[in-house]
Amino acid sequence: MTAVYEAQARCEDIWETLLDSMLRIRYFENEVKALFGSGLVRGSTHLCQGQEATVVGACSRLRPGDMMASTYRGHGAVLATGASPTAAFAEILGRDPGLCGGKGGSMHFTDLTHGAIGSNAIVGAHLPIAVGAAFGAQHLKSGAVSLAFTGDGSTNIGAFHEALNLAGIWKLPVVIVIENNHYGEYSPLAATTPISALVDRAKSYGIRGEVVDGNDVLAVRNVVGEAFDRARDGNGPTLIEADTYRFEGHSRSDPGKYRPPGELESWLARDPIERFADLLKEREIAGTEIVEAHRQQVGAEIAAALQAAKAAPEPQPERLYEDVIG
Ligand SMILES: Cc1ncc(C[n+]2csc(CCOP(=O)(O)OP(=O)(O)O)c2C)c(N)n1
Ligand SMILES: [Mg+2]
Repeated sequence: MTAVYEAQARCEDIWETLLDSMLRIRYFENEVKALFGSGLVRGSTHLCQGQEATVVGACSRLRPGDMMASTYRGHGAVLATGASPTAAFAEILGRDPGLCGGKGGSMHFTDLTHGAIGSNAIVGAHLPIAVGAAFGAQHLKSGAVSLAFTGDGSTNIGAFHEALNLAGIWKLPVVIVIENNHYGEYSPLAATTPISALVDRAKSYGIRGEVVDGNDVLAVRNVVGEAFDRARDGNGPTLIEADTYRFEGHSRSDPGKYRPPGELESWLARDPIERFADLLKEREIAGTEIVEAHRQQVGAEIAAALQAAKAAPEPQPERLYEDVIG
């Protein structure tokens, strides 16, 4: 039995959490799309729809005290840590009870109570931060692990290489998950990157590399679980390449027309939520009706969260200088 199959066979205790978490992100971002479409929100937004299994599978391994850093495509990663959808909507709407007091917006979701140490708009900038967090954990012997998500495009950024080098030389408890969605903005990976297996970059820093189907929530949970165990046992970092796809364009203003015909459809057929629902049915863990009840319940939760966020007040002007260093 392969390690992945073993993990799949053992999902009875966790499937509801994984399913609800993926549904929560999907429905949350449906509303985010509508909010931006109606012109009520300033700035831009980067949806992770299609990539839910990667963030949910990986974050399911976080324990209290662990830390998670993400990119600007970070709604899913932060919600997957357990952050409140009401506070997340409030952040997007610039309201006082938002995750960052309404001052950060879609690209900067942060929730220290759940270990989400920051979403970053600068490509790769969070990787040295995640490595620093891992150094802190190692130095304090806290047993915590630092998890970072990063895009395929970020693997050409200097900060990515510096972060991996330090993680490798100091054997830090950090797990870096590349969300390989095959595009950096409007450029396909092959146009910007001379190798196709991004995981190969781990070798040059003496780091273990793993590849995983990023649309298979249990496979991700499994490979990240093993990486977390190694990190906690003092056996250093892991770089994981998760193969996935974003269903939407890069950001709000991108209709994604550069994608070859049929490509999106082939990935829609591998929708991580529907694949998991199929697996639950196949293994007789949960049938269509039970899964439908979860869809309804999470849908209602998201509708209520949005309503609460819309009713929340805007921040008072005196809060402008709070949380500002300098
Ligand atoms: C240092 C830096 N350079 C360029 C940009 C502009 N930019 C924003 S997103 C992006 C593409 C990054 O692609 P990838 O790392 O694959 O992440 P994805 O958006 O696909 O999740 C670029 C170039 C930026 N934000 N920061
Ligand atoms: Mg990308």
